[in-house]
Amino acid sequence: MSRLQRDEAAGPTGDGAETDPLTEVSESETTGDEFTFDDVTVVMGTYNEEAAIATVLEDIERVTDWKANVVCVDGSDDGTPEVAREHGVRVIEQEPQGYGVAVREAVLAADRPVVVTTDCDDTYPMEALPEFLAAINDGADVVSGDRITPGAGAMPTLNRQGNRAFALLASLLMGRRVHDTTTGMRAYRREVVQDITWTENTGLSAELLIRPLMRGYEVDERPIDYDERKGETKLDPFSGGAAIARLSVTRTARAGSPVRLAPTHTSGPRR
Ligand SMILES: Nc1nc2c(ncn2[C@@H]2O[C@H](COP(=O)(O)OP(=O)(O)OP(=O)(O)O)[C@@H](O)[C@H]2O)c(=O)[nH]1
Ligand SMILES: [Mg+2]
Repeated sequence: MSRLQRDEAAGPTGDGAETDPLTEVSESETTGDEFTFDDVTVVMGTYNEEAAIATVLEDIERVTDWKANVVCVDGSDDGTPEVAREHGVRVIEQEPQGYGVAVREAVLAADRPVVVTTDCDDTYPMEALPEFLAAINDGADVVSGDRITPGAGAMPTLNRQGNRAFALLASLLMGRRVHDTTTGMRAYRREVVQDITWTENTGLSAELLIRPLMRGYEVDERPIDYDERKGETKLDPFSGGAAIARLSVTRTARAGSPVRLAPTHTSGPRR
């Protein structure tokens, strides 16, 4: 989708945060060259992830050759932020208010043209970052890690079945097949995450997929491995599931999407 089409889909005034004129503009953004890891910010919410954070950050450093910068929005009362700072991470302190509040602040804080979200629990394969970046360079606006298609054997059965059901419901409503609506690992062109107003908390991961799809952005799902988490989960699958199901229905219904399964992109009104 062209920038012009996206601007038209967003309406004359847009509906999100304005781009900060002081935001870093990389050379590749201005010259049209391919993005490299120098153009990538990896962001995550961190809430008492002492058991996992060092591994996650070391994986990012190794895979991106220390080039990506990292932002953690942190609500921990353990040693998580100290480990982050030791790794040169930008830590934004925030009272714990849930996944979406933290991740929204994190994506809005990203100051490079490609924004990657992940969890800080060592479940997501940082080895997939080069493939995600290549897909952005190939024209995707959003690259979404699909845990479900390869099997997600490490995911608890209830979560796996729930995720399959959410993806099917969202697919039916949007008229575009998606396989994993709640994955935490995605790459975005920064304008996608910074031009849309995000409203969900527990449901933010689904909103970060559904809204760009409904606005006609190019979304590319890539199969990824998914590991057992280190440390304790922060999300309740029942309340989280209810939030995501509600979101799947309300977002797509408000966008006026026809119910069909053809694998096409749909552009709808803003929300
Ligand atoms: N700052 C902040 N981060 C949070 C909060 N809640 C969750 N997170 C972080 O958001 C990420 C996702 O939370 P998880 O507990 O992994 O949720 P999940 O992936 O649905 O559940 P698992 O299957 O257990 O991994 C993790 O990195 C958490 O540390 C919060 O209230 N504040
Ligand atoms: Mg997780």
